[in-house]
Amino acid sequence: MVVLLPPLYVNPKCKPSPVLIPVVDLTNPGAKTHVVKACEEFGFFKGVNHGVRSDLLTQLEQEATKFFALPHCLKDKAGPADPFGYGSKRIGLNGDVGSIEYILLNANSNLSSTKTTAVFRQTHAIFREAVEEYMEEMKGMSSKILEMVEVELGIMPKEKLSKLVNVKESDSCLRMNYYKEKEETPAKEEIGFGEHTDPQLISVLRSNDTEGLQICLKDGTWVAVPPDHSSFFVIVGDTLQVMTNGRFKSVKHRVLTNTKKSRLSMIYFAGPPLTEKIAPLSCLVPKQEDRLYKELTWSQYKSFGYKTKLGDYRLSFFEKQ
Ligand code: GA4
Repeated sequence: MVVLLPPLYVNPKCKPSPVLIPVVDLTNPGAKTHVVKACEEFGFFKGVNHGVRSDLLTQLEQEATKFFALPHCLKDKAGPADPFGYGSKRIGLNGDVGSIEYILLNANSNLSSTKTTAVFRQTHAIFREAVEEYMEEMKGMSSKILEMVEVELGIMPKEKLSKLVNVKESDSCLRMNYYKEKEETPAKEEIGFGEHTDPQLISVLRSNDTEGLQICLKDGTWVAVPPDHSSFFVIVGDTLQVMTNGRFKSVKHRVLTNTKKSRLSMIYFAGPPLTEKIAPLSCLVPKQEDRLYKELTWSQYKSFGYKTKLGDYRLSFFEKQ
């Protein structure tokens, strides 16, 4: 069943325009229809009844909060992010900055890169264990959502999408973002994380109860997403837009930091193996001439992504001339 959130307003100063963000009960037998509809309309939905243990969420949040509360000299030992490890302000390699601190971890490296090891060297083993368990949960949830898409769209072979995020070669990552509280409410909008689309298949986001996340609708309007620490927000990425030939929308989103409360979010980016060839699925688009995008490996798209700025329109790299 889709429960529609109460009307949201883009900005209290603007004329109110109610926007309804879909909420999908993941245990409902009809969930797959609602997932597909939401991915087509918004490229975004809120998933409830997800089955992830709430004590795991509490523990991870507590441990991450402890990490970000460490003195800068200790956190810096795990940085700068290259792209993995601890980062402060700088996002990516091309001059993007945000009002943010973060940890970026590769999901399939056994958390063994030098910077990653340094993240956990500053904390108790409990943090690493919670991260590992959380990543497994997120892998399961991404795979379950992609299975729903497969069934609803009649994708063949059956596990075409879900397998991509399930195999050990999947190139997924976990990001923990910390936006420090403001002493005063800023007079104007302050960007924590600038507008962008996610390059992967889907992203699963969870945050504490602090506002800030906004999504961009098809008509270009920005809408604030009310926080809900007991749910997960699912974001369609560029790769899924390409594979569905544009039927699903890779949604532009950003985070503003206009509150006096700190915000902590965790995003699992479910990506395919590096060697996977990404193109519109032939079962959805049988004729070559109907395909909007050419074929690239995930590795090619990812390398291209690292040469861009956060807000760039990366999907142009996939578009046919
Ligand atoms: C956006 C989504 C994820 O946060 C991320 C980001 C990555 C990074 O921070 O290293 C990128 C960005 C993201 C896309 C373009 C490049 C790479 C920063 C940047 C400017 C981890 C990802 O996979 O792509």
